[in-house]
Amino acid sequence: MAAFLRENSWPGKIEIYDARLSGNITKFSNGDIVFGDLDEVIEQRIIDSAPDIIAISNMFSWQISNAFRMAKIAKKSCSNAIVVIGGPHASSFPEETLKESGIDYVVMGEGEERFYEFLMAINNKEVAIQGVLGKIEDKKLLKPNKKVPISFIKKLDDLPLPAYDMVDVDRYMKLQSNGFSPRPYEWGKRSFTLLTSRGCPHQCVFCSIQATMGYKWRHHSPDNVQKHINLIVEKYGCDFIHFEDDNFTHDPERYDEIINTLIKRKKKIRWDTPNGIRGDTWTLERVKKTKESGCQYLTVAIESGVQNVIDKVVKKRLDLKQVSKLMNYCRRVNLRLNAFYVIGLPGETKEDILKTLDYALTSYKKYNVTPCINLAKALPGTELYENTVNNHLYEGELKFKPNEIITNEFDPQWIAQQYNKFQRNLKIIKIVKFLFSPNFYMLRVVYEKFRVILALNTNYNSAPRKNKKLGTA
Ligand code: B12
Ligand code: SF4
Repeated sequence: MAAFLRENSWPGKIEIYDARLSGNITKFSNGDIVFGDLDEVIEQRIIDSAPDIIAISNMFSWQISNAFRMAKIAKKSCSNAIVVIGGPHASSFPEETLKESGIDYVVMGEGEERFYEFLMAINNKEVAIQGVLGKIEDKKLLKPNKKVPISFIKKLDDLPLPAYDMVDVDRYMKLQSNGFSPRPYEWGKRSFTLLTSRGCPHQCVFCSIQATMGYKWRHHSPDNVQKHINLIVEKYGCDFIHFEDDNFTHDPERYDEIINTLIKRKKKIRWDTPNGIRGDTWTLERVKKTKESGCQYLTVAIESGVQNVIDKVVKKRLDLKQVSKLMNYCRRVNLRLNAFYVIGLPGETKEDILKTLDYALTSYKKYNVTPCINLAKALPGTELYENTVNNHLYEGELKFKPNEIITNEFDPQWIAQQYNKFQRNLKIIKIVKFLFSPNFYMLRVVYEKFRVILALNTNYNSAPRKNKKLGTA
């Protein structure tokens, strides 16, 4: 968004503040832990900047209460400033979000063009903007809009590359090397996240991507991706890329082109797909090239070991036979493969869940496909959320956390038991595998885990709890 404002000669001054960047960890006497700056520091930072507009980004619904707290702090520190919020949660619940004190406007969906239009509208005192919901009725200024269908950026290549120069890249790298990274097991020394496309035409019941990125898959051209990679490699020393697209392989030919440019690089860049890829569209040749281009591992989103659950419960439109082929190809090419599964969805029977866990363990034993089991989470903007709320499939308050769903078949306690049993069995198989064929990869995973635990335990400040419970930031 900052890059977009700058490229379009927005006349204001932009400052980016990431309250986590200090890396301070404060453990309060009541057990709460805060990573990053404490409220007092944030407040002072805002006062020092004296902004006219404060734009808050919130990525995860389960952390939305922290974003609301930030909005209150923002208003308190700078009462004349206009406070705007965006991100996946606000995009799914714009009207509810707007009711929170401290928030003046909600920007739904992608923010680059819309935030620019919004700022220009404020300058020019224009009327309503599609996708912006406002509380302030300042005469002719933006009208409070009802929930409007929002548009998405048509050509991603029209966006400028991110404004890396406006953040302290080295500081992020330093935190990463101390074990604080969004992807805990970093294989590179300077890892960057890249999205080469946005959106996904599939409609898996639990996935909330359409709220911010839409059903239409939009992409950067391979040339643009190469330009982006050149920038982060040449200027910022990137040596590892996490491709975090929602659906990286949606257009296999475009994927091939990106891979080919990676193959041609003189100095190879290592990369992975930690956000998950689809299990179709793979050929042996494509997997070979993927490995050749520097890929360290793929993560495939299988979701269930039961085809009927994939078709009727998850609604993923994925054929397990295609997934088996991918497993086979990866084994032949010796490319590591991880897999995402999800259990605890309404419509699953206990038997389905046990079959999925069994499928996950068997795939690990047979093909070395490392499983990652997710417990269903009813995220705003999803069919799963509607179903969970409309049929009241939970107890108390929904917190957008894993394993809150109750059906006639199972409850969170049963799911947790199966999950724990699965993890124990997995651990045993991992140890046996390691004893029979010790390898560097497994040692590295253990080392990385140890590093994260060590980092968390050596960096604590402690403080008496002053306010009421804050939760983590
Ligand atoms: C990378 C990523 C991660 C990384 C984040 C690393 C980091 N700190 O950067 C990690 C690995 C930590 C992660 C973890 C999880 N993630 Co994640 N993640 C993503 C992913 C793939 C990309 C994020 C991104 O960079 N997007 C690109 C930018 C351009 O998009 P954006 O952030 O949404 O911002 C745009 C708009 O939202 C808007 N906007 C945002 N803020 C603001 C503010 C203002 C003022 C304005 C005007 C506009 C605006 O404009 C931006 C530009 O267009 C997204 C999916 C996606 N495609 O976005 C999921 C996503 C954010 N993750 C999601 C989830 C569910 C999770 C997990 C809970 C998964 C799990 N099972 O554990 C965990 C939670 C971890 C935690 N710590 O709590 C969901 C969140 C949904 C929700 N409502 O909560 C998403 C949307 C994926 C999905 N398919 O539903 N994730
Ligand atoms: S889970 Fe993956 S395939 Fe399904 S809608 Fe989300 S991004 Fe698309």
